[in-house]
Amino acid sequence: MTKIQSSAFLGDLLMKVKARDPQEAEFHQSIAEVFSSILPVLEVHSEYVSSGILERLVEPERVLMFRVPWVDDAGHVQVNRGYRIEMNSAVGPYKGGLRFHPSVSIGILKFLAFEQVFKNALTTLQMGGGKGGADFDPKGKTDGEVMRFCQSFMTELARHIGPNTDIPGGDIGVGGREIGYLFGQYRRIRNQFNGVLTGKALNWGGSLLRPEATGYGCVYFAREMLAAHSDQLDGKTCLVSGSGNVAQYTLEKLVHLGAKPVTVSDSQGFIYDADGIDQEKIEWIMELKNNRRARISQYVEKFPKAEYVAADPRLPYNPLWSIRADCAFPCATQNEIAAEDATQLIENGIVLVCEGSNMPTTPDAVRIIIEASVLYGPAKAANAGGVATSGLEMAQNRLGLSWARSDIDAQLQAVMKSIHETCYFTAERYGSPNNLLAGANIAAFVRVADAMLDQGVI
Ligand code: NDP
Ligand code: 2IT
Repeated sequence: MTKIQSSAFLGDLLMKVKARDPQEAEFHQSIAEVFSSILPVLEVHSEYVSSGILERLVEPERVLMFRVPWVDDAGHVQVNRGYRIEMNSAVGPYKGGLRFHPSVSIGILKFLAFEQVFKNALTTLQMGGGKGGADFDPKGKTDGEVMRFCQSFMTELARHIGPNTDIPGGDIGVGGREIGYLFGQYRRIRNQFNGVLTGKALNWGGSLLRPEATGYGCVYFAREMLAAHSDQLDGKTCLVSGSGNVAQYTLEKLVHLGAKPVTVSDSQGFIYDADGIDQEKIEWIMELKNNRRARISQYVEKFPKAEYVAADPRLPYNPLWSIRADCAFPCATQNEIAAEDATQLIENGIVLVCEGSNMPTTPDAVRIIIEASVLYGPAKAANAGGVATSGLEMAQNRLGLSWARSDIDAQLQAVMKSIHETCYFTAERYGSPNNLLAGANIAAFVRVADAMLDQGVI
């Protein structure tokens, strides 16, 4: 196929997807991003088009949607909506997180599941892609309410998942506490103790380093990006957004490697600590967010030299990204770096943007960053350390063993280095040197598409 034919084909397919489900904007965005990279592949592999690989990739294998009724502490019946998108199982059983957040919808989960298919392929482990969750807001809920919600959610989900079928893990709003309640209910209903969920606690089948893995992996990926240009993290000032699981361990590994993170945030505002966020301050953030389930504004109660800036939803940009720094690590949510933010980062001399959160950068912002030759680490590569370590947790569960922290850290570093090399050399081979986004999309697409070709029209 010529470039023009491939481009027309992909444009037409995206139009059809949009017409079929017009309200799924984030899903369309994630498809458009992958399609923008794979033209050079279709030019030489027309079999992907003639076998309907693209049409099949954008249609989930299965979409589950279910009622989640539960009783709050006041005795009122609440009803949420639960989902699991089983997107693609060509390279392994469905694998991907659960998100509990009021913004959860089919469109958000289809984007996350679509991303997950490619991310998991980059790890080279046997994991297909899925994602699930609910429009439940854990904020302000008691432990008892969260437990009853999780039990009701799992009562339905249990019939669809299994250690060789679909293995959910954590994401926004789903951490160790939620995985515990979900696992307990699964075990009770199915009368099986197995590796059906990842992110478990250590004394009942969890893996060392899984909580740290996404953040640590993201920083290891940034280290590889800089090393490819004879640069390093030591001494770099860094912007980090979010203050949850991914942000916390991104901060910690940055400090280990001699960098100086100066910001953290939550949905209500951000902290700017010009002196740098060191280990003692990270521990306070963990106490605030993980134990007290408090707001990040309380950072300044203990460290009053830092500044708290409340979020202003009327602004088309986020002032966190206008602080002068060398590197940026978005670790909160999707579309958190807009075009205005990207322009501001570049004016301030940013050298690297490395994505801890999924699809944090809008398409215009990605274009601006890449055109300015700023090093850009796309989420599906840069944050793959989390799911890769979930893959290691699954392997340990199958063997009935627990590996040492040092072994897992070595494997995590190796996987991030290998994903970086794959993206770097694939980009070069397909005519987009230094474009890790193109490299990630192409390498992941080829792995999944080849598996689908081998297995026939499924
Ligand atoms: P957490 O729930 O632990 O933390 C989420 C953080 O992001 C909180 O600080 C939260 O603030 C903030 N946030 C969430 N939604 C919004 C929003 N709409 N606007 C502004 N801030 C928001 O989640 P994780 O740290 O696990 O996840 C963060 C990102 O990383 C997500 O994009 C997730 O998909 C991605 N990711 C997670 C992995 C994992 O292993 N956990 C693996 C790979 C990617 P607040 O408390 O105010 O809501
Ligand atoms: O986006 C992600 O890769 C995750 N939320 C981790 C999923 C998992 O199953 O560990």
